[in-house]
Amino acid sequence: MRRPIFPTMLLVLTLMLSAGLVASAQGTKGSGEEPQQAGEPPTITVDNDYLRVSTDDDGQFVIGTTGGDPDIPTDDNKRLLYGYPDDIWSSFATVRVIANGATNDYRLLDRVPAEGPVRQGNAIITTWLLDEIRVTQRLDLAFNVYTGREDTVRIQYTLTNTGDSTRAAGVRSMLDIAIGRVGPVVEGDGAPYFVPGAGNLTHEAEFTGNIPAIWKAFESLDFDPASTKGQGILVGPGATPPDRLVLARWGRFEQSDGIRLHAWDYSIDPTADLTVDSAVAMYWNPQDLAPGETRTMTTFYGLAGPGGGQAWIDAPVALRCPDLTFSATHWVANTGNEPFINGSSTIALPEELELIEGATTQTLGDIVPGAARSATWTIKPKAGVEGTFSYSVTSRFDTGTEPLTATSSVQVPLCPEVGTPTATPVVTPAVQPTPTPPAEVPEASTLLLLASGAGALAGYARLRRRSQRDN
Ligand SMILES: [Ca+2]
Ligand SMILES: [Ca+2]
Ligand SMILES: [Ca+2]
Repeated sequence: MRRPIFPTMLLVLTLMLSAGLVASAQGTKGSGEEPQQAGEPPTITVDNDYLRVSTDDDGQFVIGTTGGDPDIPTDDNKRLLYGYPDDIWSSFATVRVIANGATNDYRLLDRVPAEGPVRQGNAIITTWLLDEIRVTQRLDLAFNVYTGREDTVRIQYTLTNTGDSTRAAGVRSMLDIAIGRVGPVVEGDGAPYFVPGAGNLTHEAEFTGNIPAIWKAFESLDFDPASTKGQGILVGPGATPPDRLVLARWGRFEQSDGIRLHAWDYSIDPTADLTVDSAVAMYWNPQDLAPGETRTMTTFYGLAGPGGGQAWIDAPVALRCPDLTFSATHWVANTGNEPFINGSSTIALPEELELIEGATTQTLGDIVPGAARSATWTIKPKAGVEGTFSYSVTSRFDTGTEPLTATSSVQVPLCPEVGTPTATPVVTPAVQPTPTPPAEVPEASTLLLLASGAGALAGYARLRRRSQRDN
């Protein structure tokens, strides 16, 4: 039977059109908003029993759960970032380069990588070359001291000055937080935040100088301990505390402003509501880099440890040598209808643990319904101790609630250097990616791909996107 050529061409055309339709259906939020950027599918994925991180073909990424917390059946296959698992576009990083008196902000979503993304072992590595600064983004699944499992994503940027004059460079990592179920209805896109010392936050806020150890977000509006919980780790082993932490509106159509509309600078509005669509940005301000000099910044985002309900402790459960000093935050959330009046929290430590910072009893004050307050202590195991130790915090109020007690336990390893100062942060060596062919697909080979089904969609979508970007 002779095969007419026309239906084949029609099929190719249909494939091209549906690729275009898929691209414009993705990349939108809210009603009536123009897509800022086509949503892209994952091209490289790294996962384990708990989490998955995926990049698209130009290094943007999404994070979500696979099995999540093994003790929580309801946190499987949930988003931790908007777009998980297959619509990658709304979180992005910006690199600021200051050279010869000129400041340039490069949104990485606009830049074609010089190399990658490429999977190297269990890491996904993407490299850009911007104004003689080589930028390497490395994503992998890392051990989480707050859960004792490999369920946090290490997000690392390494900047190297490849030029022959000093220039300054820094990074802003902006994560579009969305905690909740994967599906057509996006839940948790306006997740409220918990920040030790600041309470639960539903309005824009920023932290400079005194950077909290963690920030976290609950899927559940009443902080259900069995819900999905996202947690960023800013201070601790392997982390580079940012110069500034910003909790902001993401910048949806219904929101009058938002951080994604600003490549770098963003002034918060403390009256602006986060609960429609929120994002977190970590700023590592530009620092001078001499020719050949390298600077690495690392942060973590993944699952939170146990906790939620009316009272809980956020603290590491498994310490890693040599950083044995840790901070523990006790939360009290008022999920009832009556205010909690004049509260205080008292920590009780076993003899193997000692208080480094914070009075044994701290003032909580009043907690109105819907609010949460916290007290934080810095704790260190005594020299030479090893094992798992439990401790508790009890909060008492004049009225509103009976005493609330939360417990936690921490596993302490025996470190060879016990007794010597351990303040030096752990530096994770930068991994040099192996050279890979350029990511661009030449037009001729793309046309060949077009004749062959699935590859056609990917090739066409990439070309379409690149041409949009160049306009
Ligand atoms: Ca992209
Ligand atoms: Ca689970
Ligand atoms: Ca969001």
